[in-house]
Amino acid sequence: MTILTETAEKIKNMEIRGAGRIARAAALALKEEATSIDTDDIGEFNRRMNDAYETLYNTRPTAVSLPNALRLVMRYRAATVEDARKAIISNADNFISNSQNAVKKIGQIGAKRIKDGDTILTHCNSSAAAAIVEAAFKQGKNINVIATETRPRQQGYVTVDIMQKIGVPTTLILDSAVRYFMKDVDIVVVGADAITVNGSLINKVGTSQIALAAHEARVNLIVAAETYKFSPKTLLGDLVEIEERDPSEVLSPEMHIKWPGLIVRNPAFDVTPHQYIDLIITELGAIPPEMAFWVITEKLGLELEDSATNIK
Ligand code: RUB
Repeated sequence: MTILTETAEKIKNMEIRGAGRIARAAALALKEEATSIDTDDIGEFNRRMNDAYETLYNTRPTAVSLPNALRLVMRYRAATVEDARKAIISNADNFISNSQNAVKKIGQIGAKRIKDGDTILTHCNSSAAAAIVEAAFKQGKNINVIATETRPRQQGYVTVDIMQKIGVPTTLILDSAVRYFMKDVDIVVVGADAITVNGSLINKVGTSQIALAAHEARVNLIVAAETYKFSPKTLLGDLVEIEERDPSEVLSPEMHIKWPGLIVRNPAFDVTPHQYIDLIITELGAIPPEMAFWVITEKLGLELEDSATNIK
């Protein structure tokens, strides 16, 4: 197994998960592929890099960070294999370090929205959302976290693990207990798999119910999202595809066999309308969701051009 196929497999089976980590792993896999292709023929090199692009692209459909990262790394024009290799390696290194810096910057900006004494509710596991909590905690704010379990894959355990290591007091709750606890929550902080041109958020399924409960209780919800989480193709009218995963994640095959006619649905993400979002914290600053159009056209302009003329 090459690093490329191993990475693709790990993204598919969710050993590598979370939109930012998926993007960085994909960039690294393209870099490794570029390094290992053994040919002097630029045509063959380009074909094999395109195959690598396709393999990674087809792993999971929702997190737009994946195609955005792939496009950024694959943006090269070269007459020789040596130049192409160099360009891909440098694009991948830049993407990875920019992405890590973006998460840090989001932590610093977002921490200003967290007050001393706050209870923060988060859903699933987001490294960008966790960066905000960590930065606020390291500033000496006395805060605590409520983490949802996040059925069926329990990414809430990953959040709990991070919080326990940092030392933030944390309470684990069932996803269905969110409304019960909302009276204790000061702010909701979640990550993003994609943000559409109208500022709506695609994130782990259940986020939109949390947003409704927060809205009802007049609790602000903020989104932690690097700018490569914004979806250029939504500007062209496309919708973000919501991944539907295997029913066996929800109901074991042994149980399912008892009710052969039963339909089990397992969407991995849902859509939170922009009206329920107070702010999106990006590495460029804290912006209202209505500014998504600006991020896509001004900041991701070239990717849009690519998506209009070139690839997915
Ligand atoms: C993860 C998820 C996260 C976002 C943001 O879903 O919904 O909230 O990807 O994460 P899954 P990050 O576990 O199905 O990939 O801030 O780390 O990019």
